[in-house]
Amino acid sequence: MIMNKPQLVSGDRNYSSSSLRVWLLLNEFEIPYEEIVIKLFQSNTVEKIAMYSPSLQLPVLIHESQKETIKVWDSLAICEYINETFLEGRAWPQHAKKRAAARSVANELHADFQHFKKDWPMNCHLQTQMKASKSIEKEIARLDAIIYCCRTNFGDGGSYLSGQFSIVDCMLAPIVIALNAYGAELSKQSRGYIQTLLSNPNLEWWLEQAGEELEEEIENINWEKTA
Ligand SMILES: N[C@@H](CCC(=O)N[C@@H](CS)C(=O)NCC(=O)O)C(=O)O
Repeated sequence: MIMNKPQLVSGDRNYSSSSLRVWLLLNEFEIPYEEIVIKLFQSNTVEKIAMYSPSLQLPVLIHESQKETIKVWDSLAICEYINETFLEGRAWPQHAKKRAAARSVANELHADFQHFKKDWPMNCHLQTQMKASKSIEKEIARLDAIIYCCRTNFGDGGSYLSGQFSIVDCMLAPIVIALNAYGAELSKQSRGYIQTLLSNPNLEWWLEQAGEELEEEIENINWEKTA
């Protein structure tokens, strides 16, 4: 069956951690799509997002299918939709035990780690050394354990979390960028996984685009006004 291209409405590269997850899945599996990028933190951001997203958040995926307009919001739900609509389940590990662990981790990453997400948000331009608070330290220890256990128990057949690239790697991508940017202390196993993900060509492409966004921002600064 010929599928219409879905339309991804995403936030800008530097800050939109949830958009990165979906964007990475679409690009990794070479699914054709169209994209509308909305700049976050502008006076008209909410107004623009409201044109597309019922939750007033990004990303949202819009897909014309069988004469219906289907809208999916929330990054994990969008990944699931892409997996069932375009990939016949290939975006999760095929082995039931691996898939169960990958799904559990994906949901855990989505629902938990509140301190980490709030205080160490994804910022693609940043490279620093940050001292972790007690709560963040605890969450980093759990992230480290997740990566260590998954790579050890389920990582055969490839260098991603469950071996082959899957949705769980998309869910981890913004967290990996943040762990690297703020200089988190991690086990050798986790550092190896982080390097694998950061050298994924699509993730490198996202980071390159974030760099271009920064250059554009700098070019547009009115220095007379800021002086
Ligand atoms: N749980 C949601 C979170 C979405 C979210 O926080 N989106 C942010 C960008 S990463 C957003 O839309 N911010 C704009 C705003 O709140 O005005 C998901 O995973 O999609």
